[in-house]
Amino acid sequence: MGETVYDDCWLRYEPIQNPARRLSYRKLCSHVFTSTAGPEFGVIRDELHTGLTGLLGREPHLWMHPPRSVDGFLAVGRRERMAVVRAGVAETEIDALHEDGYIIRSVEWEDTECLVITGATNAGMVYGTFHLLRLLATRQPIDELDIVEEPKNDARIINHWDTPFRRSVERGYAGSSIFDWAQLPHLRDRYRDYARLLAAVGINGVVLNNVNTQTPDRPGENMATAGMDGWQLLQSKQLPKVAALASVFRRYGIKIYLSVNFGAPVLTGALNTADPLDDDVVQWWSETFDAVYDHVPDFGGVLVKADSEGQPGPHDYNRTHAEGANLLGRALAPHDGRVFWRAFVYGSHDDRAVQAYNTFAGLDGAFHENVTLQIKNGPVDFQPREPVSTLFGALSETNLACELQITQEYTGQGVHICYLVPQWKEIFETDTHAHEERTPVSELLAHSDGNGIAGVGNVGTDPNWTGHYLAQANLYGFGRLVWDPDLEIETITAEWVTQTFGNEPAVVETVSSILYDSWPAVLDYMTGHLGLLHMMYNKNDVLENHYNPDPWEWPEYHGADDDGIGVDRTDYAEQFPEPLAEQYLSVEDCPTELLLFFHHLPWEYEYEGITVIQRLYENCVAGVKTVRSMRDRWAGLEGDIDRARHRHVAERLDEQLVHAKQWRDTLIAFFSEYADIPDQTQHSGGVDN
Ligand code: GCV
Repeated sequence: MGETVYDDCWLRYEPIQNPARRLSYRKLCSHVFTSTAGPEFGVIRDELHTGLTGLLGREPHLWMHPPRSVDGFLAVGRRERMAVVRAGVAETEIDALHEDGYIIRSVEWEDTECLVITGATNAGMVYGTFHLLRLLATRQPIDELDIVEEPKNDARIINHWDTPFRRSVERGYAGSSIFDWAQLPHLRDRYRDYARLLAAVGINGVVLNNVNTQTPDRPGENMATAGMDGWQLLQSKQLPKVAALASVFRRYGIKIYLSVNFGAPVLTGALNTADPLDDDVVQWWSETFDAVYDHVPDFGGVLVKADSEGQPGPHDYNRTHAEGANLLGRALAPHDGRVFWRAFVYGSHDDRAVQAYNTFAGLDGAFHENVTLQIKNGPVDFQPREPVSTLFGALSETNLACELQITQEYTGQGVHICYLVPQWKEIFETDTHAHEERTPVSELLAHSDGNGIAGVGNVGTDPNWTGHYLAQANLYGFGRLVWDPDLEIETITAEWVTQTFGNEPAVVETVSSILYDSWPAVLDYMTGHLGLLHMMYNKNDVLENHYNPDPWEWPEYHGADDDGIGVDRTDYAEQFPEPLAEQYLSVEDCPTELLLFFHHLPWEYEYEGITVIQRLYENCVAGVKTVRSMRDRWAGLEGDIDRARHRHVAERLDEQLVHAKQWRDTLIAFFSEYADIPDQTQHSGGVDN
């Protein structure tokens, strides 16, 4: 794709070396006939040109009519416009397709073997094009294709926690924000390349700015959050900048959203209240959104953090979250826009885990139809492991979105490898028992145009986009899994590794094994792997908090005392329907990995033949051993991976090992201090222990 100063990630399009494979691809893809009906076809042609040139080792011929006298060709376009598509795809199939769906099919037309990509919308064909290129990049046969693909989830959105104007990224570990608001509406190639990366994995929405749209006015506020001024993006002078970004993303089927501040009518100086039941406020939002749509006719809508961590909200006016969200929903409704209203609230109860449910469960059915409640996967805050939020199963009359964190705030930030696809898969597969039949989280979210999945993004201006090179796998995996939560982890992993590091089996196997071991390792050394959480440093004097170990700081999260460890979360367990509640409430039946999340147990409580304290010690030790093995396996890849990328990851693995030991030693010291029971694991001190 020409000279860039940043990485191509999963769009490297490395040349096919195997002659037979290359020949079979050349036969069908050296000639490409595409429609021109819409800007998306510019994208399709560009991508096919870039991708096929790289993969096939020579430029494809791009046609605007079906080529004659060729061995075969690829056709991309709508059925009604192309005879070659009609030859293999029935009208009823197109009618039945989801708007982002597509068909890739081998077709014979006028005695020529062809491959067609078609869909009900141009966006569908963009996705289909990336799918075909992925098949080539992962060296799959393409001679007899019959693929009908549709996303399982309608809204597939990246949430940027980027603070405009300052260009910082809250919880970002990959440099500054890629969105240069000072220079916009001038565009950068990087915006287009970001759109390419996202469309290639099926993302269809981007929230451009941080949910913290204003510096929270609360005691002890972290300097890292100073100067949050994203609320300004709604001002008319900023809208041409939003429109410029929308013009890039639109061509890739990606809609633009903004995080907005509930108090914006006051912040802008327009009104002296933001009360959702005040007529002037209603009118202000309506006029404000009218102006946004004048600039961006397909604007997706807004994301709102209200009454949470210092952000204003309807509670400031004694109104409910539903009244607040519906105010914005009504103002967006004439434009088909949507409100993603976050359920991340806490502060009024000893155990924050119970609060989102207590705040929102009673509001089920009260939200406007274009309001979606966006719920973090777990009840606390993106910890290495949590049970799923009780809200998922509690809201049958409310549109739902699940919010995941792709950026690794609590899982090692820009240094530790922590492959999160297995974590997300576990979340999606958890049976909420919301209905009589099995109702995993993924089913509650799927197949509804009001539902969706959001991921807090992990890209920045870093040349490799994600800070840690292997963290690209999390962005890739997020998109693929959100498109289809039923995809196997192994499929996603193999796709990413092959497109990123090539298809040498030993490399694929080693990199995959490192990814698979990474989350369990983090769980071991950062939590003891029995359900403890939030033992990270959280004070204000280090900006990169939530990284170093400091279990002494917030005892209420892990419940350590002289008698035992863990938190009695009966209140939280009881928010689940049966039989989940019963399972979590029983020490015997509670899954081991969540034991201390739900129960406070004596240090020497014997569980599965071993005391709790000894299990914690052993897991902390095991986690470090795994990291050492990951480091050694990566070292063994020297020479198989280009030097720059190999060194980059090797350096971070060295750092991860040091930090993992720090975690292990801190947690062991902390546990033994309370329990007064020595560690029996025999792991000895020393330089490389
Ligand atoms: C964007 C946690 C994070 C904050 C984040 C907040 C949220 O508290 O540490 O950085 O703020 O969650 O999700 O709103």
